Amino acid sequence: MSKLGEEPIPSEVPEDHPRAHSLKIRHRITDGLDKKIVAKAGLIAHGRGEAFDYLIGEITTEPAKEAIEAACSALLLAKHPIISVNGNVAALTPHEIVELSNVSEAKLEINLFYRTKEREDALEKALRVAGAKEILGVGLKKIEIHDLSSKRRIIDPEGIAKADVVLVPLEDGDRTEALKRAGKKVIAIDLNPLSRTAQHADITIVDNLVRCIPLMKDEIIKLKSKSKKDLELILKKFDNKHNLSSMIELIGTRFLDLAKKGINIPGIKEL
Ligand code: PTJ
Repeated sequence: MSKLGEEPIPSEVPEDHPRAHSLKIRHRITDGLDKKIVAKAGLIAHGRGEAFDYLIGEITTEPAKEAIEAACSALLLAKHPIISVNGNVAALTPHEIVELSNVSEAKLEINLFYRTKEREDALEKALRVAGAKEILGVGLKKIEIHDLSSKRRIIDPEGIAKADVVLVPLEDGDRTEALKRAGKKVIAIDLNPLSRTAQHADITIVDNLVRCIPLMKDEIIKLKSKSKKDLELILKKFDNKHNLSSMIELIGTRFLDLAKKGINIPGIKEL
């Protein structure tokens, strides 16, 4: 038991607490901060994500499922797919991201906005513990994206530098735009459909990465039996602008319902 006044550790979140699941996930982030995996600003980013997750009802919506299918098709069609991992991703879904990397054959690259050697090592350790064999973006062999001033410009010559498709779960908008300028297809996972990342990516999955990464693994396994032509057709049919509009509309409709019927709607009644 933690002493009075101390932060409770995740196992001490009471199971009957109406927000137990959300609190446990939040503690993955605060534990990640203690282990130097998560940047301080990562706490704020997580809080923003939680707020948007409320708005969508804390479920993987139909438009998000369509985006997941398109994203997984793009990963399978890619010649050199890469999964970019930052602090929040490594803290929230270390095992799941390693599994996704294994099934999709997309390599993991550590790419940090607040890059320090200490954090680089902490993320590498977390991913190794989760079973990762190969991790790019660590050590000395790095190059830079020229038109990006943040430390996200530091990339691996064998990873993002070479990639044709990059999955960027939980991102800041600048790099998405820089990656696009460099001719790469960008898949974003972002709970905020209005963010610059969401708006600029080729495929945006508006979902919580905690739900989305395991679903992506299942989808990759399912799509692996499809032909190249089928995968190309899935991609061709997908329209990111339309998908984002559907998400924004879904939030609006949900709130109109809420205003009409009161707050007795799953996900909101627990507020
Ligand atoms: O680990 P570093 O150094 O690379 O730093 C990472 C942070 C998160 C600090 C950096 O990328 C950042 O500042 O991000 P932003 O600009 O705050 O954007 C984060 C976006 O992710 C916001 O639009 C949030 O809504 C969204 N988000 C937060 N948590 C989740 C999420 N999207 C999906 N799943 C989540 N769990």
